[in-house]
Amino acid sequence: MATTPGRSPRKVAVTIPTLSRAAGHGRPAAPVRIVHVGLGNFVRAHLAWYTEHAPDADDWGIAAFTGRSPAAADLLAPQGGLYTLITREPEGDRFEVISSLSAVHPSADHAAWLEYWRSPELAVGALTSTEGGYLRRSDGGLNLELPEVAADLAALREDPLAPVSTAPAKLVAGMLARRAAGAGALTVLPCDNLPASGAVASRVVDDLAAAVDPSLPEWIAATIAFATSMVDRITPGVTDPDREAVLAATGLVDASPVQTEPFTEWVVAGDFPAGRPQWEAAGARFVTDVTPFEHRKLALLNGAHSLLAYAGTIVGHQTVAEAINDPRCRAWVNQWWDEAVQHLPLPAEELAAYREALLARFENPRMRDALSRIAADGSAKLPIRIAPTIRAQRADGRVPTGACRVLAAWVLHLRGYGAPVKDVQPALAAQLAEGSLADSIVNVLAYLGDDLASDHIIRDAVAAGADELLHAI
Ligand code: CS2
Repeated sequence: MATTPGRSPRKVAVTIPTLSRAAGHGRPAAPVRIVHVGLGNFVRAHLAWYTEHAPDADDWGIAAFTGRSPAAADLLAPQGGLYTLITREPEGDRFEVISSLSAVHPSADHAAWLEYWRSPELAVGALTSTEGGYLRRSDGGLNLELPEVAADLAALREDPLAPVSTAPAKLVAGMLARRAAGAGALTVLPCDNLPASGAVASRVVDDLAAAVDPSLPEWIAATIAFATSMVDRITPGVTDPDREAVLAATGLVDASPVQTEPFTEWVVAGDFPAGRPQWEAAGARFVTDVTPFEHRKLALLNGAHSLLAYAGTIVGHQTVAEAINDPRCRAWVNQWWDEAVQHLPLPAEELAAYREALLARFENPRMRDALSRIAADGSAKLPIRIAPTIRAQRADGRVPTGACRVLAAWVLHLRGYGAPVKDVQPALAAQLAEGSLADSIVNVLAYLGDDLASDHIIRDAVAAGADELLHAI
């Protein structure tokens, strides 16, 4: 290149275009008729994907709000809510722009949240709040003693427009705004790994509503429907190589793509008095009772996930695929499944096929699903995933060795083995780990229920599981 003496060569800046609605990518933003709280990777691989694939997608936009951290909204807002979904097919990656998030907001944008709830067009209030986000006491009611719940209650009593931070309070605040606006019926749709999620959400909302304004529960009962749904799609976290793969395949910079597996399942029960997208045309199943599907998924998929997250990391694995390919871990998973299926009211062939399919999903070599992701929040997960099988086995007079091994692995995890401890209740997690190994076992069993703590067969089986795991390191 010819240069003028004494001057440096002119630099040509090459700008790589960014995925953005303003640049004409994706579909135009559809009118917001769904609000969602808990904007993370999962909802973008699931609810937003089903909405994208509904034939009436152009009529149904989602306004998505983050949980505490505004990071997801900060990344997606400049892109107009667009993002790339990478589906890790066995033969390679598939890249798809998802346009169904019409707006993204940080949690703090409470005025926008209330404004959507005032709109008669709003038909669905969905949430992905995680198991711990419903802030329940052990009897299922809202734990009004938790500081964040108490703060939200005081705020709403003082001013129904006041910002609040917890998911139940966001729903109650939205309902107060909707009632004041005379905007009418809609459906609350939880998309979390919880049995009877509609009833769970309804209970915590009602408890808070009654404490804020005794006339509100009656309005809620007459106006708001609570649907229950079983959601399933494994959605690992995203790292730089995933962002680079999007750039290489699409020629666009995407600050916040999502990766997921080809498999997806959504089973929903409930009424939608204000309408909903034609999700069934995208593969969702509408049924009268979600219970058998929930129990199957929570025990077989999520239960095995938790087992691998703790036992797998204790024996040195990082990902689900690595762990399930270790014959020891696979045998532990099979033993857990052999116990769990005895209490699932589904045909044996269906359960066998589900297990086969799960092994293939866990083995997917194209997904790097970190066991540390799954290890988080055990205090909210194990009571749902593992304890019901232990109780059912004991009621049948059996010793649930495989289920007790999961508890043993969690005890060791809490005591510093395997994946680092990250729990929604850090003080509880620390307290459960206190004392000798035998003390921790009793602490954990007491946390799950006095019936388990006082059962010496269970205590011995958990101790034997811990011993076995310590020898496997
Ligand atoms: C996992 C789930 O985080 C966990 O504990 O078991 O996120 C799991 O990947 C999903 O439920 C799959 O649908």
